[in-house]
Amino acid sequence: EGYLEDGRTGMSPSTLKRAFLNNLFYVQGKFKALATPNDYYMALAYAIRDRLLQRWINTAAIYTAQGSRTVAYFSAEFLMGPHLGNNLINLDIYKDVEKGIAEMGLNLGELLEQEEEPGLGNGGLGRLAACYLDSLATLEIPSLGYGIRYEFGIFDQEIEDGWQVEITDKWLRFGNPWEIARPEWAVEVKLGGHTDHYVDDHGRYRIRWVPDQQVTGIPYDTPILGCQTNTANTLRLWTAEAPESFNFNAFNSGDYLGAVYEKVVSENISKVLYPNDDSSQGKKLRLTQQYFFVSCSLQDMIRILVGQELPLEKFHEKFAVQLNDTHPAIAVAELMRLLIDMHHMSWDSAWSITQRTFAYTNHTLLPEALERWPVELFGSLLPRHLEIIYELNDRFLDEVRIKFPEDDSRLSRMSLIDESGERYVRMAHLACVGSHAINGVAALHTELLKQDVLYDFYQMYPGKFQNKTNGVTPRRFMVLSNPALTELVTSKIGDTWIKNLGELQKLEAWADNPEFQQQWRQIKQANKQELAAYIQKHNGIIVDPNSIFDILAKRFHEYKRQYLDLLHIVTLYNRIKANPDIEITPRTFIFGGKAAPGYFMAKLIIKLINSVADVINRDPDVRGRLKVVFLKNYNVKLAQRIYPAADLSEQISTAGKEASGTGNMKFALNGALTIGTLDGANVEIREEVGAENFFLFGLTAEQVYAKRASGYNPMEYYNSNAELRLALDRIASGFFSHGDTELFKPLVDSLLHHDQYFLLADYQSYIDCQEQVGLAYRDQDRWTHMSILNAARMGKFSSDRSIQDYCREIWKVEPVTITLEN
Ligand code: 26Q
Repeated sequence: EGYLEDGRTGMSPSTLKRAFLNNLFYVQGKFKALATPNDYYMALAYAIRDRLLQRWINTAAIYTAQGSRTVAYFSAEFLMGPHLGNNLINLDIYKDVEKGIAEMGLNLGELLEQEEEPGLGNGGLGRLAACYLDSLATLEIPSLGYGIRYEFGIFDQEIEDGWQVEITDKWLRFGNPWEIARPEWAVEVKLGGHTDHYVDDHGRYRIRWVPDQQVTGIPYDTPILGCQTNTANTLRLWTAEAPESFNFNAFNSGDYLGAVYEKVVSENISKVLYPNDDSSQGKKLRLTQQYFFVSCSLQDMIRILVGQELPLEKFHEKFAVQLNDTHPAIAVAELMRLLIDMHHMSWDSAWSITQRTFAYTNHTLLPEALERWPVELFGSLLPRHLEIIYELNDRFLDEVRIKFPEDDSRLSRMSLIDESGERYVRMAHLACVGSHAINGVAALHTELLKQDVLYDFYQMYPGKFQNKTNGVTPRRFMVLSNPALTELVTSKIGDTWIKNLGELQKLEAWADNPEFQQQWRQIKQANKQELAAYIQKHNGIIVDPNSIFDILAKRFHEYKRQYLDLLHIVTLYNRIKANPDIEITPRTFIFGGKAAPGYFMAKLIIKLINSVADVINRDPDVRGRLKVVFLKNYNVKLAQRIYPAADLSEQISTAGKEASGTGNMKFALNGALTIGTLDGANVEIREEVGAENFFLFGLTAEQVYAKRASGYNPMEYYNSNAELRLALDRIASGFFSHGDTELFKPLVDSLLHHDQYFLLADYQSYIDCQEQVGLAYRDQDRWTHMSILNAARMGKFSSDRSIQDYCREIWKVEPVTITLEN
């Protein structure tokens, strides 16, 4: 009573309200009559940021004082999604703020919509990094995320005449209230030039890198709050700037424009995220990005170490570095260079520290996606690192020779340098040799790595291989995105499941309770209605919330087989056209996802989806039974609307191709049933939910290999399956393209003559399985039972479980409790 809480830290509704209005006035310079929704968003964001800062500063102070062992998660991508809502959840003030905002006549949901999401990633790998930061903070593990502050994140996708069009993502346009620049911790990064080998004043042999370019890395820090803890860790992203002095000569010699040009070139390094999620085009700028953020980060870690008065010999004791795929694998050579050239350590000591520091996560089974750089390009940017890699290779191949004498083909297979044609540096080999642990991201993926992609390395270092099945954060993908379901669950089992997802299992007791079933269904229905409203607003299509919401949302890739889903749609359409009275469970097919701008086939599949949608949605014969919707610009924000509204989750990649998948987990957590192949984490999801609660179809990975080996002929399937033939012929005939028979020819031909991903081989199995889905949906009690069990059995797929496994089995780090005293 009468006591005034601190306006920047107080959590009571009245204090929050006061802080919000203060910010509107003093930060945005507005009063209510002139304020835009964005002004309101900013005013609230700054009020919440103030409340984070106290935790953030305390966390940093305690870590510094204790010299805590720290995880450094190195990733070229962090697909964070909007911060405000997540911070409200993790601070546990969402409801209070929603109420306070409403009392001022505003709507929190509308303010949250204002935030431009930081889309600094392509898809699964970048989102995984973001989920892991959330879990690390929630589990109170000292950790830093290190990456690149791209000025332009993943492009915004527009659809014009059915085609994908890319628009630059100007996410920083209205400022970013969640970051703080730390120019005082800027570091210098060298590029290009050559090396000098010389003898120093004390007669010691030394190597000096004489670069022809230098850039400055400026760190920008974003707090990462744990859920219901005081821990606030840091995401540190680097921006490239031209150094103040490097071009002094150019200025002195009067080449002003040349000097400014150099500045522009430097700043290009952190300009844009590469929008392809494979390593197909080996562009020098991409390698520069990778080296830039890795060098900045390692130098930053050395600064922290030295600041805590620890010797460099303790680098691996202070830090555990996780390499998120090979994108940061140059860190192996860079740490060697820093320790040897800059800090004069011996090769053997440096190598021992390096190997004990790094661990490597692989995210792909596609051999063509393994990163490699032409030796010439590599040497022109990183001459010293190429020397180090050659030296490492000599020593490594000696080891291989000792373990496997007289085996030259093994030596050339394992070499860090691919010498089969044009010479390449193999980044996965560098990562394997330089790390003490190597992991896959799902059980099947890890097994296939050991048997196939990294077979030689498994034989060489069996003890390095581990599995760490991916996970997702239930905070963003349930508590924030599905508040109604969260409330229902909490009303039955309490709220501790939010930090201990295994407790969802207690819901099994309610799976057949009629009242609970009805509530469960009502929530799904309401979520579907919300998505239906979104679809009507953005696509102008009216969809029926009583139909099955059958959803495929992920990046476009041939191996993910969006096209197989289309063949099912066209098959149903053909059945209705041939037999107008046929009974079909009504379905709404919803697609979302971006294609890499240079991926012709993926873009053509998007065009085909939109073309099929145009025909089907207009055809009175199928009215009330089939609708097809392509939701443009699938991103974290949209994903949060999609998962809660899904009945059926499409996880239909060719077995043996999807490393894990994480969307599969987010759908099931929100009560969707899965139709899927035995691929990636689908295998483990099915194990957890039970075979009877999972719609399985298709060849196994083993069967796919066998079929490929014995000569797969897709044409046989076409010739012997009338419905399949009709579906493909319908596409080829121009029926969906105003009579144009050329437009989709590349898609039809690729199936008939190559079918690299076995769509035709899996077609009938998929169609039959979808028939079962339709039947199951007609029995709503049975469907709801299965839906509840799917959610109840997702405990394993919390990123908290994944991170606990990484902590115990790879990083050997312990939690540090943060108190808010002082
Ligand atoms: C590499 C070099 C040059 C340009 C781009 C790239 C690049 C960028 C992004 C290569 C790959 C990616 C992204 C890969 C990715 O998202 N992989 C997915 O990772 C998920 C998390 O482990 C898995 O669940 C998915 O199965 C896997 O496809």
